[in-house]
Amino acid sequence: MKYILICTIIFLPSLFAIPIDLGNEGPSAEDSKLLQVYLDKFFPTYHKDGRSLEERLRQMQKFFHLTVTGKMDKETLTVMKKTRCGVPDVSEENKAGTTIWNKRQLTYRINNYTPDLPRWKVDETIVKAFQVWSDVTPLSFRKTSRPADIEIFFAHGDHGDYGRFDGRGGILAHAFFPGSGLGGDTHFDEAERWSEYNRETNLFLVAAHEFGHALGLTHSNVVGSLMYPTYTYRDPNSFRLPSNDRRRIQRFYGIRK
Ligand SMILES: [Ca+2]
Ligand SMILES: [Ca+2]
Ligand SMILES: [Zn+2]
Ligand SMILES: [Zn+2]
Repeated sequence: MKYILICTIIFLPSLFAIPIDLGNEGPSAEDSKLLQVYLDKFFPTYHKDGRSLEERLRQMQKFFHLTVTGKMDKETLTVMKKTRCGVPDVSEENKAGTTIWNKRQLTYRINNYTPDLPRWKVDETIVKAFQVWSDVTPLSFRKTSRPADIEIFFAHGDHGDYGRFDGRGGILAHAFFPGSGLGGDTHFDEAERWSEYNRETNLFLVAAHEFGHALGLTHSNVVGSLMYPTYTYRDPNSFRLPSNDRRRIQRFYGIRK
């Protein structure tokens, strides 16, 4: 709460100083607000002498390989409106270094189920999503009904961790980096329509991505990587972990022998 307050005070004046370029039509007030909210969420800065909104916009454009204009152009707006993961792309926490699990056998618990899919389908999908990572590392994942390293649930809106879900679209899910308590926990926005196929949001693809965070991976800006922040459908049946993600997770946990 304190953090949100600080951001509002610091960046409100700079909001109006930002040059916005959307052709002849000026930016709508809605788009300016979107930019502010987007950067605070995904490119947060904790310093009181924080960089200007324009600088942070440049950082965002650089991350997504857009033309770095410092202006809110159409290309930028298109990226900002994509459905995506709720974990920040570049933050002080990311830069501070990675935490990884100091054990190789992890437990998970599915605390509730989405009504969008049969229970057994959710169970099966979660197993498959963990396999993406256990196939290439010495990690193993065991389902339990007791308190677990990775607590999984589906939730609407506020659900007790400051990572409020935003209704249908926008943020699809988020997860916490390894650690005790919330560490490793993975939450899905129940406002999405979860699907087994290329309808609405594919649960397998989002779960596999979120478990990457639960294991310590930050976002990657390599287009096509699983840890890319925005959602793209690909066929789960022929899914293979992209080499970029494989190398990154093996740097943490080693190779499966
Ligand atoms: Ca946990
Ligand atoms: Ca959402
Ligand atoms: Zn993510
Ligand atoms: Zn959450």
